[in-house]
Amino acid sequence: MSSDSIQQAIIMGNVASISTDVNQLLNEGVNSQNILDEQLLPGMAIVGDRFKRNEMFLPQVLMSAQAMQTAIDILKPHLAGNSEARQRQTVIIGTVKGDMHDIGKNLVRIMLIGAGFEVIDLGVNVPTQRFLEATTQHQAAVVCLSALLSSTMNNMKDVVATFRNHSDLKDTKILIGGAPVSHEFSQNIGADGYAPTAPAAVERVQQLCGQ
Ligand code: B12
Repeated sequence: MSSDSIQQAIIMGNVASISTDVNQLLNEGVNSQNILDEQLLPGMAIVGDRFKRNEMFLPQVLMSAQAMQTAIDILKPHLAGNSEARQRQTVIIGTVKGDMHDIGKNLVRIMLIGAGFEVIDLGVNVPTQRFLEATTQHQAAVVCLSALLSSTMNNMKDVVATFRNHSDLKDTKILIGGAPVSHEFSQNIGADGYAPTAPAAVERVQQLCGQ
């Protein structure tokens, strides 16, 4: 297998070959984090660039996303097993209303589980009220919001404002992320932080939990 064949499988949306290749690398002892960082994420970045330049279209991007998700599912137990930490604080995570992107959110979830957190994943297209209900129900320490569209990142503002206006939940720590989001945006909407990647998200959640 050539070193970039996994990257190619992401770009081509080749679900069958990506399963074989990822399993083969794991069997050879290649670190799961390296497979993610050096093959999967760069592959998806190329897909994003080609989509932007109209060199790839939605059905192809969907195939790439399926290949990415297949690879992540295979890596999941290995990524989650990387940490010795055993905190059991609860984190709520979801993609905000109107937004169906979940690959990055799923990576953040997997890495939080790996760091020992109890993670409640509300999925995609999550209405504001659902974040509040889940936070109360699970007595969550941190709420993580994901958005990939510049139109839906504004729904994060609504979620944060609704928490801040709630008598019991106003101090809930809220972390935001996703490609269009920034540190500045998190400050503007009154969130407690932003992280650009899944490993950085784990660090920020640990900080917000006082660890
Ligand atoms: C795959 C993809 C899709 C797939 C999604 C499949 C899925 N299950 O997620 C499909 C084909 C369904 C799709 C649909 C659409 N998409 Co799309 N999509 C992408 C693409 C190519 C890759 C996104 C991705 O998965 N990246 C890989 C992951 C690992 O990265 P990530 O999501 O950024 O996550 C990382 C960080 O951001 C961070 N992170 C993520 N979430 C969180 C949360 C927290 C709390 C923290 C701390 C960190 C964090 O950690 C992650 C890991 O390191 C991007 C291009 C891009 N460059 O982002 C376009 C992109 C996001 N899509 C775009 C568009 C326009 C659409 C559509 C509107 C297209 C259409 N015409 O219908 C629809 C919208 C559907 C909807 N309502 O949501 C635009 C958005 C433009 C904008 N700025 O608004 C982009 C940027 C493409 C482009 N350049 O034009 N898309």
